[in-house]
Amino acid sequence: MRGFVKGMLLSTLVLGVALSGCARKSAETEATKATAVMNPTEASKVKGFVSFAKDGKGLRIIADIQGLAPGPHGFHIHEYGDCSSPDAASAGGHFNPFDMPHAGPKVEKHHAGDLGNVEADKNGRAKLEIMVEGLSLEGRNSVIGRSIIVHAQADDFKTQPTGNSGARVACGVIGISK
Ligand SMILES: [Cu+2]
Ligand SMILES: [Zn+2]
Repeated sequence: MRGFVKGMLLSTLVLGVALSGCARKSAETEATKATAVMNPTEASKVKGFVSFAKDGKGLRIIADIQGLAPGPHGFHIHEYGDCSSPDAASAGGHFNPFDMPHAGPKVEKHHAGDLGNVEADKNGRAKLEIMVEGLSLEGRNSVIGRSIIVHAQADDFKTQPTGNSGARVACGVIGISK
């Protein structure tokens, strides 16, 4: 009998430790950073790396992309985290959780995923660091599980709903990072 009570106590203790362990773990996994490795689409040599970090009311986004034609290139977060089709059409349209028109990121009404253009230098390398309000790592405007795409041409900030920035030359799925 004593052994049985002891066993009950022990299993209650083990369960308690296991539960508190779970609670601690979920707090730790609240994302504060995310990354995307951008891979070339069919017939493209463009590749890059993008990081996202929580910063005030939005996200700080840092990008480093290579293999572009010199000049501006449309840069957006797209709806689906699926870069699997050869032209990256599988990523869907611009991420637009609040049903806004396409525009540039500095205009009040724009798709949440409209990040503007990246500017490639004469060597085809584009570096960008921007603070974007209206994006998050949780909730309706979370970028986690979406994708980021750079295009062959400049975003004109007018043409609906794409900005007329042409083919998708690199795509990366956005995931939680350390
Ligand atoms: Cu795009
Ligand atoms: Zn857009």
